[in-house]
Amino acid sequence: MAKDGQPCFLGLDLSTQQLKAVVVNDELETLHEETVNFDTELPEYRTNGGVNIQKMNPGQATARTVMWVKALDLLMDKLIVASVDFSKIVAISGTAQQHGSVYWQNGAQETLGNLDPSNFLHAQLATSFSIPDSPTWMDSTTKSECQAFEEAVGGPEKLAMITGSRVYERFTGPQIAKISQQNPGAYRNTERISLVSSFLASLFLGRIAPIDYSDASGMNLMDLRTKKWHPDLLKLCGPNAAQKLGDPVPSCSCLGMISSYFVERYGFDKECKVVAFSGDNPSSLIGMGIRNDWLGVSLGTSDTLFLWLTEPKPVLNGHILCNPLDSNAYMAMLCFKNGSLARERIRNKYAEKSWDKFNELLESTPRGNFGYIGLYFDDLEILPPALGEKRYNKECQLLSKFSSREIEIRAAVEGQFLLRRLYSERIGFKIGEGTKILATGGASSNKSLLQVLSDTFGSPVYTQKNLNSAMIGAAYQAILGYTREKKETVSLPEPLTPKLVCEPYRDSEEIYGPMVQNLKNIVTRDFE
Ligand code: 5FX
Repeated sequence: MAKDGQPCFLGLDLSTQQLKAVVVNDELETLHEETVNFDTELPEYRTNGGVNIQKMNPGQATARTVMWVKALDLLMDKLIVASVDFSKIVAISGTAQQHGSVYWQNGAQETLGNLDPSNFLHAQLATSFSIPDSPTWMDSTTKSECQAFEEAVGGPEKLAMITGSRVYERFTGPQIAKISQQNPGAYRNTERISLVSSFLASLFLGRIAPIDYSDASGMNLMDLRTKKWHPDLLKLCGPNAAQKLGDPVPSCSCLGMISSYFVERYGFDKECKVVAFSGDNPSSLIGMGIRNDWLGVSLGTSDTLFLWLTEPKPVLNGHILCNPLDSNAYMAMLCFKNGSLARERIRNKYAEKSWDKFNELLESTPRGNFGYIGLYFDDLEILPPALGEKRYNKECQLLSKFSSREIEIRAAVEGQFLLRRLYSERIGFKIGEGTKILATGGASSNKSLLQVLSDTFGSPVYTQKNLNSAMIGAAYQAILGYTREKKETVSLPEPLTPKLVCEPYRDSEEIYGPMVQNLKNIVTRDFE
């Protein structure tokens, strides 16, 4: 329970499969947590994993917008049952799946501003959407629009330079373009277009909320540097797209006070602030505690890296977004498809299906592995676009096999981590004194793997309890926005406390510096 007089903050997370809420105190300690699962608690919308996939068109993955509204009604009821005292909440923020979009019908703004507090939101907003099914981030039905986006600015590299990413079918710009072309009537009847994050913020604000810079950079529409919609890309979205989208605003900025609907229905204080909502990846960066000099490495089925960048150098197939904590900085996401499954296959083949044996063999070989590098792409890799097994010696010559299973194992692990380092540096991350790595995901419990990660990056590796970093990030956004607005100089809480697990050996850079250089030559020569 919150102590008397202690302010509370509400963080929301509208992810693919559920809507969650967390109430925290000003030290970011969780006081309450509630969830509404779409498949099981809102079965009338017949979602599977939170989305509706069309049988005839499996690339189409949408969700009824009003289902998300109804989920909020249910969630609020659960918070009442949990005896949450809404009058103590001084600020709200949120996070949501990126790229998905919401189409508000003409007149929706008016409806939002005049909601009847004695009635549910979903009953009043049922007809407020010109496109009733929101495209989600899982949708991939915009092939022809994608082509137009790259052509409009002179190719994929140019688009990545401007917007932070080459074109993707799930990104919002091509999705809007598709709707305006295939459904011009509905597009015309669209008063405003929101991202899923700004849509949820709008419900609390009682008017259409602006899109924040970080989530806006997942649309293939915004110029990363000027933070304005790019005119040539905007044109592809259809008539009056600029008015429909509104101008993006700095992340974590205070948007205004909560609407009278929530004050009257739930007893919120009318001074409760709504702080810009953002996308789940930017909020995760905040929640994990990634700050300047930190690199987040999630070791899962695929390995994803979160980086804090001061100067972005977009690469094809990596994403650069505006940094949610600092409007002058950036963040990057790099995804490597061959993560845990590739490591497991190598374990099964060379280490009798045992992680203990795998670790024993890994530790029995010298760091640097005599210069041997192994690249095992079981699935078509993203960075670089490569498939199959490749083995190299220290002269970068291709070999058909290595002489022992120990060498195979170390070559596979070092190859993976050196590749992650190569692309981190390419996208603008500066590894150096002070760099720290935060490892998360299933494989982060394997200390032998983390030691190699530490050595290849020449940086200490930390881990933390596996929490919902996006939702904690959302609560942190609320605290940050509130503090900034009040111009208070209170010290912000640390999102999650990391624990040091390994440090690099002193000579690691002498060993791995030249190996990254070799790998760079190999990648340029063989895969690009
Ligand atoms: C990132 O580009 C993605 O598409 C996903 O991580 C979604 O944000 C998941 F919600």
